[in-house]
Amino acid sequence: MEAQPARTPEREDLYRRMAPANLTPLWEVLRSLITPEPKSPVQATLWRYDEVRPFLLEAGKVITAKEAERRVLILENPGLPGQSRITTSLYAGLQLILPGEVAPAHRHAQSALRFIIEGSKGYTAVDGERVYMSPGDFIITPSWTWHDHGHEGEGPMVWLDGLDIPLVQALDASFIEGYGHDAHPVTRPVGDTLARYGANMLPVDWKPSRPTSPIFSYPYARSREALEQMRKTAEWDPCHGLKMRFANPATGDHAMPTMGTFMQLLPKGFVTAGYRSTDATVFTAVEGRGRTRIGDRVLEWGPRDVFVIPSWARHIHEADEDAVLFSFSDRPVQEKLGLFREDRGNR
Ligand code: 1HN
Repeated sequence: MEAQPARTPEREDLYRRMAPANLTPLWEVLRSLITPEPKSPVQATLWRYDEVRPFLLEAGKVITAKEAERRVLILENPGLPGQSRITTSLYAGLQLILPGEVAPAHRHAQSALRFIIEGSKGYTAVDGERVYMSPGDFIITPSWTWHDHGHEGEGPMVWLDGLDIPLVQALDASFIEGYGHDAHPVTRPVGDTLARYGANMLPVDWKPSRPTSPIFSYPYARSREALEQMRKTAEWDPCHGLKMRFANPATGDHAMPTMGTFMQLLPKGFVTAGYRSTDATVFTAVEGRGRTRIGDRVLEWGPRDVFVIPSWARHIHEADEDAVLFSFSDRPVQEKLGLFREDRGNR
């Protein structure tokens, strides 16, 4: 690569005269546009649930879910201030709903995932089918499906929202529409979709009509049981422990087209080998304590904490106890575009 060209008076004069014609020289910006490897402004950051929760409950006192539309505290990456992003391509937030509240029905082009952090007897409804939420459940709201949330239990109900907002923003493809009523009418009984598409069978003549998994709830009890069963063979991946991805049973692809979702088990005492990949990844611990080392940064995590690892940042995980981590990233997009890279080298 040639060195950055100098700015001479003659060149500066040319740049100034071409600017009104909406022209600008590539050679002044090429080295920052195309870098030899990913150079992300994203910072490795951890949000301790103990620190976030009081703010969330305070938000519950100053605004209702209905007035807010969605009562969410955005997990904003300190490297991307004011941008409502946790990574360059993804949005994340912690959403609170209180007993008796509703978050009104709407639909948008952006896809959403929910990962349940705290509470029970809250539900989310997708196109009129309710699914009750419990900690560790992974729930999908596909692009352009009606969704509303409610809470029939006691105590706060909190979940982690992941949305592909910045991706959709980059494509200028955003749409949102209100339903006009708090809740979409109930269209199917509770459990219908999981029975229909989530029992290792599919309706005989059914063909997928969208790229998102037909299953919109992946209950923790099932994912956890699968990990527990598999640990018996002790086939640990040096970089990941035992790591699974959530799948669309109709295609075998990722459960969502824009966000990859993963669940991994790190047994007590496990220290992973160094790993980096081009998909910046958001993690939350479901069970167990440990830490993640990224360069000279150490993120100490426990249950319900959320942390983010930037693109191409080599890291290791250390589990002090049996630990279960849920994570999500834009990996499906990168894979489809032929951009996904990983480096399993140690250091
Ligand atoms: C949204 O619809 C939800 O449905 C959560 O719970 C977060 C952030 C931005 C735009 C729409 C939800 C959101 C959102």
